[in-house]
Amino acid sequence: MIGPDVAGIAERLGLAADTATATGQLAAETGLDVDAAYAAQTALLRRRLDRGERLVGLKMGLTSRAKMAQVGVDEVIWGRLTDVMRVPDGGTVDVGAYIHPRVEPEVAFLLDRLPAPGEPIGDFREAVRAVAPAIELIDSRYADFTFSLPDVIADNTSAASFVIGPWSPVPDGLENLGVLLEIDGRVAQVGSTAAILGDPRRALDEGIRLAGRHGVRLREGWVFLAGAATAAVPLRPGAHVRAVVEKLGTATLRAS
Ligand code: OOG
Ligand code: MG
Repeated sequence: MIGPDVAGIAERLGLAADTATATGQLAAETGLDVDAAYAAQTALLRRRLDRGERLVGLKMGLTSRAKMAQVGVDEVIWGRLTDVMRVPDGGTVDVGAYIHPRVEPEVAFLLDRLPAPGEPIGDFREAVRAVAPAIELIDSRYADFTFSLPDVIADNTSAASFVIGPWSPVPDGLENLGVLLEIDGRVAQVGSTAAILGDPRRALDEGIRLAGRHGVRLREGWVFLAGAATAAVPLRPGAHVRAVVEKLGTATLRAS
């Protein structure tokens, strides 16, 4: 059986990201299904590793209703984070390096020792060393930020860059913390961590389960993004972005 050209799809998406040039959707025309899309995502990661990037974590996507509704895809997805995608807290990104960047407020986990694949997480505090407010900068490589489920999976779930705020010990409850996204001091989005699968801790269970299906095991020391609590907002040159998560603090990013 001849399947979709996974390597060719990864190359096309990789080039689109490298040149900040949108490409058309691929899944319908190539017969890409979810499994082949994760294979393309792995090939896209390989392309980054081959040029010296390091895999540093995993991100969840579409773990909130607000995000699902914004992009019209209603399945939880996951993608890969590399060291080059990380921007220091308070750092600046050049909007011109992206196609149509958007920012969204997230909660990050610093992973500790995780149970063997298939085993449930017993104590969340043993699995997660610290938590932090975060900003994810997403940038679909597809024209008009429009895609199907396999398209967005192949495109590494629109991952582009991320900022992690200060780490703190895991607080008693994570399921009902207020979340704000501010642009230039004005509130752009308001939400709650409850929007993330009812409790962002659940995103880790889902990440372990869904990535495990594709043979990917989460590692000690990795960063884990639980998924945005609100819809994403376009990032304009000159913007000053703050994501505030109650009890956890603030992550900031500037755009030039
Ligand atoms: C897909 C990525 C979704 C999230 O936090 O829900 C995501 C997209 O919106 O383009 O990162
Ligand atoms: Mg996200």
